Amino acid sequence: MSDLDPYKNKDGDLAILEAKPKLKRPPLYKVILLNDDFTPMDFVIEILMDFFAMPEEKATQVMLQIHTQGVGVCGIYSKDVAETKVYIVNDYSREHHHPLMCSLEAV
Ligand code: TYC
Repeated sequence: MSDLDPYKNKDGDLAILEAKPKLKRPPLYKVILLNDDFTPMDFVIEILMDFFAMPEEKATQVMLQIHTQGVGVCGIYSKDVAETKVYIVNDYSREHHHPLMCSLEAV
């Protein structure tokens, strides 16, 4: 046994170094909807109910908030889930010929 043995303390006992925890929480992303002058209000409410699991009252509140303030948060998710939601919503809006824009923003 040598004095330099990194696993032994000065008495020759086994020394245990506490390791720093290496896990970090994954970053989160807001999925947001932007206002525009053309997408019908009912279509936005349908999006919020069908893709963001909001009850009709909450979806109506959020739609009106976007309509008056320009932007609103649909939900907060991990990167993969947020990117998928944005893709699906923009695809669905385009299919229905509405200019509704969905996007994501780091929390
Ligand atoms: N401003 C739209 C209208 O008056 C409604 C609307 C609300 C559009 C929210 C987009 O994200 C949006 N028909």
